[in-house]
Amino acid sequence: MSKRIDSTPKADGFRMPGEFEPQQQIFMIWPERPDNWRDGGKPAQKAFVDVAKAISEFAEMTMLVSASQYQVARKMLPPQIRVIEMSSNDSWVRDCGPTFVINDKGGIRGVDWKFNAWGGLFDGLYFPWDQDDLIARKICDMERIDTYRTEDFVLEGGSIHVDGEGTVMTTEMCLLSPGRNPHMSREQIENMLKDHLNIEKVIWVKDGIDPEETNGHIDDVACFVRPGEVACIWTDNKEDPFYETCMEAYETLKEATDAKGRKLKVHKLTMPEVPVTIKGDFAIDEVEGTIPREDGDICIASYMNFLIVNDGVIVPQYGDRLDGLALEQIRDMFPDKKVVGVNTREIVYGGGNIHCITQQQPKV
Ligand code: KQY
Repeated sequence: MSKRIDSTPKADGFRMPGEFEPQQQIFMIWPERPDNWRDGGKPAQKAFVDVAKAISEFAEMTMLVSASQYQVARKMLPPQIRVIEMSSNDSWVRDCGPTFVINDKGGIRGVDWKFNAWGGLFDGLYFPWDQDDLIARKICDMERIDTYRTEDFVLEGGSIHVDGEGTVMTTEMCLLSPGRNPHMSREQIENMLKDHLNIEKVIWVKDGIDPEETNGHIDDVACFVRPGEVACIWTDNKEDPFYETCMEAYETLKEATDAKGRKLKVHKLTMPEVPVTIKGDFAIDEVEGTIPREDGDICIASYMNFLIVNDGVIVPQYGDRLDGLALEQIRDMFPDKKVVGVNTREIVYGGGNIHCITQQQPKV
């Protein structure tokens, strides 16, 4: 069994690397809960298979799946993808999985943040979340990786992006939300990030674009392309529901400096032309304790929720007129990588996207 370490990554010389640094493998969790995924998860499962296949061209890929869906997943996934039975409450391994930290001697450890389904009993998205909260520990046990557990501090992986050189980016909307760590001041929250990611500087973006769902995760708004460079969502359309948020985030990042004192270069990344909405007959089970999906709901479809994986970037596509522009803009940001688009409308209907359903283990 791997050990729980009663210290912090910073004290032990471990840091969270940027997503653009070398990766060993990617984890995903198979979607199946019928109160989140329409039609019993069948359309979403196909989309997850497409994402997993795209990733497996660039890194080892592990799919975690419940006992009852094991054979289904094993049959739908190609042999190069490892399938492991593991219980969960849903499929958001970015948020309930470990944040891996590495040192310069080839060591790797996991940060096992407390998980409360994006707000616990205050405004969480489902109940219970006990199996999700065990995922980080189980993954680290499986990989024989020691962990740090933050028993008094709630955090999801989708709410942070780092440059691997001392800077983290996050949103006030999420990290200061009453459903996370209401007992802590902003300064105490910054200190937790500093100690567990080994960073010196927090860049606070005000809002995210999904207040109702994750309380505004940064991974729909902005990310580090490389140290000193970030991407930020953008639209010229004043009617776009996210226009104000895009402008505000862009201005904040344009003004920001990182831990090394660099002024950031900010790449604009378009929003889709037509927001994705829930339309027509959506067969989703209604269950007390789970936020219902309703006709006309705007889904959170941002091209920003891509995954950087070694020599590839896996990018959401929606069948929107601006899909091609998004791919082009991302190719300009990563001229040495292969940019692969995958249609993720079905994942968006469930409340997230490629970055939300993946978690990378860095290579050491
Ligand atoms: O996007 C995410 N990181 C998680 C969203 C959870 C949605 C549950 N319906």
